[in-house]
Amino acid sequence: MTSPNSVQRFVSAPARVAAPDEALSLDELQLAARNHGMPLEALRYDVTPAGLHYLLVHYDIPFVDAAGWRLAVTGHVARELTIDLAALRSMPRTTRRVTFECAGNGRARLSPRPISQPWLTEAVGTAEWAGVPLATVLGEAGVLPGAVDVAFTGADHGIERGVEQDYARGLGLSDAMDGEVLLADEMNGAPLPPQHGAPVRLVAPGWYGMAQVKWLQRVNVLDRPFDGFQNATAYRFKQGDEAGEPVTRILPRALMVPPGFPDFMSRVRIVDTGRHLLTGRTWSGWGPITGVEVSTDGGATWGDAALDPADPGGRWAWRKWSYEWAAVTEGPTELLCRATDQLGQVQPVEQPWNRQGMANNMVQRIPVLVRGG
Ligand SMILES: Nc1nc2c(c(=O)[nH]1)N[C@H]1C(S)=C(S)[C@@H](COP(=O)(O)O)O[C@H]1N2
Ligand SMILES: [Mo]
Repeated sequence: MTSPNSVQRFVSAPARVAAPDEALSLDELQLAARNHGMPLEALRYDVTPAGLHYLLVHYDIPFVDAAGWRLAVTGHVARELTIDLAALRSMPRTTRRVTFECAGNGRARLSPRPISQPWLTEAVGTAEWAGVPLATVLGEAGVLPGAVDVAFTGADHGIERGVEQDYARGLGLSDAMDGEVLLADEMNGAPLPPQHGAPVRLVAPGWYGMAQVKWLQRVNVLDRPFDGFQNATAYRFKQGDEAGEPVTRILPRALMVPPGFPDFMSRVRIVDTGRHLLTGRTWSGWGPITGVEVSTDGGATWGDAALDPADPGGRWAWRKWSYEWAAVTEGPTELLCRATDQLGQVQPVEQPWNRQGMANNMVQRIPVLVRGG
């Protein structure tokens, strides 16, 4: 698996784009086997059971001892703080139901394919995260005038495109202070599992996954923009070698629970003629979804789905939708769904290509074989 070629690759700089007909490599398979998606049938749960939630880890899952864990709050503050788990748990707590999505979701469907974690459409999940608002802790530290960004560093360490680093992400001060961002120590009513950031992670509702820093060690207030690798290089929309624009909030998406039952290898769905209630979930990090449309004829015609009332769990969680389908014509077809959010952003039918494969919210297509009853 570690061919001379792949050793060469980690000392060379930019992310590679696959040749037009290049197959998935063992390196990509290795990433896909470590970082799992949420099986789409789990779109049925309002809150994703922890083991079904998607998982993404750039390096190794660090072994962090909760008893010895400390959070350092440092930098451009009046009082630097060191907080242990008991101190964090003694502060006023909040629970938020939040849908997460990896910014690389949809990458493997791009053509040509940017080489990285090869997600299809399953890098998503919704959990109930509980903890302390970040604003409370920053308030205690006393952010000084002139602060610009807040940097969050995890306990995991690795090398990425030649750059050795602790995983770290920066967030603008106003986002960090908006009261929505949590220092979370619980997922779905239980302590965080190791793979989801135990003992404490950041939860930044509405943002793509890269902002949700796990195994949090340090919160550092900066009087200048954060220029770490994950902000300045990795999570950016680029066509070539330019700096590009930063990837921020989650673009609108709808996903459908695949109906009927699957063929083992192709996962083509087998559906009988007759009436079917198609259901799914929809979300956007930019505000409420205003509509979901469904096509049952490969995108030729579209109809409006019914949206369930907004989730009582909150504005950051996905919303359920449903659509009555009368399957009449026997033979192969494709089911599609697409969301529009309050900003009027609509999921594209054509791929929004960029060379790092970020935020591909192109509509989902489910191949179906309709058979006579
Ligand atoms: N410390 C640390 N935090 C991290 C990551 C990481 O590799 N290290 N991966 C990020 C990315 S890219 C995503 S998509 C989310 C995934 O969160 P989850 O695995 O809990 O679903 O975690 C983010 N937080
Ligand atoms: Mo991600």
